[in-house]
Amino acid sequence: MKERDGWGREVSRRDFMRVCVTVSAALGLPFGMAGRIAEAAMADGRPAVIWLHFQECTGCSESLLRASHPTVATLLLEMISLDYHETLMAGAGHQAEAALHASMQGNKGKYLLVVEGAIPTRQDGIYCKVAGKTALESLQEAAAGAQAIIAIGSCASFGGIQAAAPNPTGAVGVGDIIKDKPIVNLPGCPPNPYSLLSTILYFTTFNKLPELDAKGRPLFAYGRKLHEHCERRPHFDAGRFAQAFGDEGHRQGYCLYKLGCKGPATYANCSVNRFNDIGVWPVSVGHPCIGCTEQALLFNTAIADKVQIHEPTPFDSYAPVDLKEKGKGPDPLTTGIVGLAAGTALGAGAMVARRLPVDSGTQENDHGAAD
Ligand code: FSX
Ligand code: SF4
Ligand code: F3S
Repeated sequence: MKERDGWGREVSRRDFMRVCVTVSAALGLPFGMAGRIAEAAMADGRPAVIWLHFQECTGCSESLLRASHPTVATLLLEMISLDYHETLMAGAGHQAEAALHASMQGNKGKYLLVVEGAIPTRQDGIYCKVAGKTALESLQEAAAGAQAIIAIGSCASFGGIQAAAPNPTGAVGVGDIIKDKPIVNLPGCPPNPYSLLSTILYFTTFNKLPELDAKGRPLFAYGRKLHEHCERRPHFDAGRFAQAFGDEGHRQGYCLYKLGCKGPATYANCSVNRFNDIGVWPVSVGHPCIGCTEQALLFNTAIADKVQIHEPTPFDSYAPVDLKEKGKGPDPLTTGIVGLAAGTALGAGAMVARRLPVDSGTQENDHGAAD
C-alpha cells in the first residue's frame, strides 16, 4: 500500500500496519485482529460519511488533520468516502448542497453521520444556520437516513463551551435531540484523533459500534481515568505537588493536582494515546487537565478547582513509591487519604489541601485559592 498524506508524503505499508496494530491494541483486541482491521480498511465499498459542522471551533477536524507519521487523516480519508465536510470539500454553495443530498439519498440507511459542534435550540435554533437551514433542521434531516452517528468533540457530545452557563443559545449535544439512532460520543476539546479512527475501523471491521459507557463513550477510549496512567502519578502517590505555575515543583514535573488537575475524575485516554504523534498531552507540558471529556467538569468548574478523589491509594499493581530514600514526605496512604479529604471538601477543601505535606523542593503558593 502506498498512499500520500496531506503533504504528499507516502504512507508505507509498514506505517499502515503500525497504525492498525496501534488501533487494535487501543481497542483491546487480540494481537491477531490487526490483520483483520487492515483487511477491512483496504476493502472495497468504503462507508459513506457525512460530516456536519455546527457551533464549534473546528478543532476536532484540525486535530485530525494535524496528526502525522503517517497521517491519521490520510488513512481515515482513504477508508471512508467523505461525501460532505464543509472545511475540507472543494465545492461550495449549491454544489456542496447537491453533494450532501446526493449522498443522503444514494446511501439512505447506510451512511455514517459525523457531527462536530453543538446544536442551538433556543428561538427555534436561529443561532446557527447553513444554507438557510438551522443546525436543528440539518441534523434531523441527516440523522433520519444515517445508520449510526458519531458525535465528535465535547460540543457535539454534550454542548461544550456553547452550553456553558448561561447557555444563551440553548446549545445541546446530538443525543439531546436524536433519540432513535445509535450514537457514539467522542468528547474532548478536541478528542484524540485515534479515538475517531479506532471507532470507524471497528465499525468497518465488525459492522457494529464498540461497547459504550453510560455517557455513550466507547469504553476502549474512555474506560479508565487518565490519572491511572499519568506519568506524574508517582509524584501524586508520594505527595509531591506543584504549588504554583513556574515553581520548583512545577519545573520538576510534580503532580498538578493542587493546580486543579481534573485527572482523578476524568475518563479519557490522553495519558496513553497522547496527541500530535509526538507524545504530548496537557499534563506532559505542565498544564492541569481541565476534564474536557467530562460534561460535569468542562466549562462548569474553574481550572483551579480540585476534584474529588475516589481512589486515594495507588493500585497494587503499581511499583511502590519509596520515600525513605529521600527521608522525607508522607507515605502514599497518607497522601491519598489527605487527598480524599481535600477533594471531598471541595470549596472548604482549599484549606485542607493547604496542609498537605510537600517536598521541600516545592514552594508555598502565594495564591491561596489555588493551593
Ligand atoms: Fe472545537 Fe470541535 Fe472543542 Fe468543540 O472540538 S476543539 S470547541 S469540542 O466541537 O471544534
Ligand atoms: Fe497526573 Fe493530574 Fe493525576 Fe497528578 S492529578 S497524577 S497530574 S492526572
Ligand atoms: Fe482534555 Fe484532560 Fe485530556 S483537558 S485533552 S481530558 S488531559
